[in-house]
Amino acid sequence: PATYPFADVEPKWQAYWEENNTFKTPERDMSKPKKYVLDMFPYPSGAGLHVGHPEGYTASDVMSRYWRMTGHDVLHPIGWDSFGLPAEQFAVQTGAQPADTTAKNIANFKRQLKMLGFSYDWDREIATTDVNYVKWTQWIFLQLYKKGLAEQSEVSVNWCPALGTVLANEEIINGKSERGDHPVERFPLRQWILKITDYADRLEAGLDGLDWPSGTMTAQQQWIGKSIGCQIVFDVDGSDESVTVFTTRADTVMGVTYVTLAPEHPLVSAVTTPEQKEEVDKYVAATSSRSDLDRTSSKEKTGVFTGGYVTHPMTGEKVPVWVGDYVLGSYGTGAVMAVPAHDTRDFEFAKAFDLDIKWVVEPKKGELNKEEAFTESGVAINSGEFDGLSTKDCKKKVTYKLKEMEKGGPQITYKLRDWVFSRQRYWGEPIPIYFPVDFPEGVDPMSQDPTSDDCEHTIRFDQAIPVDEADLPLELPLMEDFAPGDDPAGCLARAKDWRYFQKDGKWFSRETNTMPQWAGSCWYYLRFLDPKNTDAAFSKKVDEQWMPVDLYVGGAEHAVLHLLYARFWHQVLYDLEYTQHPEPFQRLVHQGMILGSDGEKMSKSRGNVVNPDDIVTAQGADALRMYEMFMGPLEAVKPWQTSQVSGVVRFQNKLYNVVKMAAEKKVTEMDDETTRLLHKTMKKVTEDIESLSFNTAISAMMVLTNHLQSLKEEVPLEAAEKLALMVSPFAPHLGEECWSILGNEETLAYHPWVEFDEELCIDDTITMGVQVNGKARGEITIPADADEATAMAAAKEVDRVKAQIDGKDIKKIIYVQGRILNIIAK
Ligand code: ANZ
Repeated sequence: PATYPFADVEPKWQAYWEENNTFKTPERDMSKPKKYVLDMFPYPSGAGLHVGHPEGYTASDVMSRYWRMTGHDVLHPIGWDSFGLPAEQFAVQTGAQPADTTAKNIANFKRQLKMLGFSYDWDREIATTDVNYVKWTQWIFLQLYKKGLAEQSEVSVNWCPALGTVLANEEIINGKSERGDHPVERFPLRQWILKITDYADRLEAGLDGLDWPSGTMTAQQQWIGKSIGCQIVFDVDGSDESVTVFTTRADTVMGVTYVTLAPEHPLVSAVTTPEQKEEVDKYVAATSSRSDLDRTSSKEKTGVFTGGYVTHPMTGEKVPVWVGDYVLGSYGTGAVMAVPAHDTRDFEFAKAFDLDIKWVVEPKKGELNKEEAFTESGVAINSGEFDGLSTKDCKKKVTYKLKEMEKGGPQITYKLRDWVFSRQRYWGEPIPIYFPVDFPEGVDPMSQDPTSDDCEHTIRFDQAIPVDEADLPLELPLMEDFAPGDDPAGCLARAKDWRYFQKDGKWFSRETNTMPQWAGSCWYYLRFLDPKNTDAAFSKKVDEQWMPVDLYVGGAEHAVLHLLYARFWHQVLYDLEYTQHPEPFQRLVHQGMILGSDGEKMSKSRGNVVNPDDIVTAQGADALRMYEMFMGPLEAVKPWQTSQVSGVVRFQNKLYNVVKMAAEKKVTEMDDETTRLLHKTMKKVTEDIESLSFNTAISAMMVLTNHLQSLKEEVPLEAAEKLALMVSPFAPHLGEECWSILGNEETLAYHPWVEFDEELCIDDTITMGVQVNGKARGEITIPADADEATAMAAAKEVDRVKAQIDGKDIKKIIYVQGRILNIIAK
């Protein structure tokens, strides 16, 4: 048999597809169904593709090719997420310009993707760093700004000295930067924030109806953290002020024994008495540098008494006010009504400071254990008019009563925080905002030059001016030294000729912060619809034609960040009527991580990284594609085994030879067994592709191929044709080559997919094992619906079974149709 010459075949078909524009997106025909198949576009890192990339890309390519063959208009684009820290750090390390290294890395990634035969429409390639893309990213920022969703704020930021930038909460894990694991400090800084919290409710509600992995849905829900509860107002003793708290347990209001303010709560100084001032100030200063995570996770509760009191809205009693950093300034109202009997944190705090504990809920069954807080639901006690109510009813009654008294009412709170959107890095989109520059009284501004070091001036950050849309894109200045510094204004502050400019006899200063890498990936799937549009980010027509994304494939590490940010921008664009679809990504699939052959995550330091270039050179692109789809379920985490790639290579060789045989002998007859196996395989492969069960689809094709090979020279032509069509989404070069060997002149990319006959897929006979006393002793082939007597009659014909039961008493027969026949004989 011949060896399949992949090294000649693969480049040949790649050249064919390119010359013939085979995968150019069709003009959308609205009478046909469509599929928008999207990959999470890669960061073009210096390292090139690793074997994890082709896993998701092959999966989406299989679906794209399958859907083209099943009569869909398919949009399958690719591009580059080319701004961001990795690209910049790589440039700093190599002393090159990020624009140059990015271009080089993109070229390498592109070569690798082309080498793998993916059916992308390369005419739609975009990079987030292209000026024509930056222009529209900045344009969207201006729309957010005009809608009041982008604003400046002095926020307590996460400053990472090692990275020289501020990071979003989402980018911090266990108090360290997600990227690089560096320490992070907290201090207030002027930042741009995007008001994603305005969309908290919609982001939560919009998840309903999406076909996403449940783990990812849950992660987003938890991140948004919708909490349904009640606000309660406590008037401050001897003042007009009041402290409002947020609680999810309004039913415990009669158990409040103190109120705790977060150290950053605005009323701390107003409530604090002169005697307590020094101690409170000291405490507030000491806690200000602690991160939220630190404050909420540490078991030891710290705090101080303010000396002040509030009035309980129901009982009129005086309740002491404390400051404690287990209460977060940024959640709810930054204040809690403390119920130590029924909240663990309050209990620990009350024990630490010897505060009162009032029990107001008891379990429905059993007794109260007063050694710890009872935090579950139960029945109200010691609560006057509310006594005897279940927790659920009591919450409702208390909330209703507070509303009537105008001392509170129902309230929904979210954990989600606004998105800190500015970065102090070079390699990002400049934020298209500038500010007036003021000079000392009496100085003629035009005689001044703020770019010189000794020119005294003030930048009026309070008077932000958006760049005119007509002046976009605002491009980055070319800088020799763009490394981050210790100036939190960012490295662009050092590009003074870019930063300062004159207009109408006045000086202005540009915003020197850039956008985070997430910005570009928030809307790239929309630009793919209309990548060359110079008048708009994308037209309404293409949105109507192609959105939403029907299948989005990418890593689970983006479960919260990218997917939440992109949904947020999308919902804003929806509100502005640029898109008709409230949600961008209808179906989402995460490919499982591919581990090294040692079962560990692939990494340079472990030396277990597999380079796709090597596999393609040695065994071919189709072998790599098919192996990755054959390794196991797409979503599963699985170790790489280079030795197993050869199993796939053997399958390809067999298939190639079977097809050649069919093409030579042109056998038109097909026996019954082959017909049935062919139809069963077509059914299985079709159904498995539909459910993205690629590994089982491939094994079904292996079984069919083995059978055809066993027919020696009598391989039916029809079976070979169907096999070539079926294998083509997985191994497109092999598929095309076989198709052409079978005498076809055109690509099979748009050939109708195989059709199976249900009737021929029903098994009328089956083969099953026979056991005697639980041990396998042979096989019988019987009608699928055979009864016990028929099965037993067949079993008695099997020599090894006969030997075991002859001369013995049959005590029992366990028979399950089509599954088990176990004969118990003594
Ligand atoms: C009184 C109470 C009694 C509470 C009780 C719980 C149990 P989730 O579900 O996370 O929303 N809380 C409110 N604001 C807070 C803040 N800024 N920092 C820390 N804790 C805060 O939790 C809501 C509960 O967390 C609220 O209900 C409040 O404590 C606390 F038996 O109020 B509870």
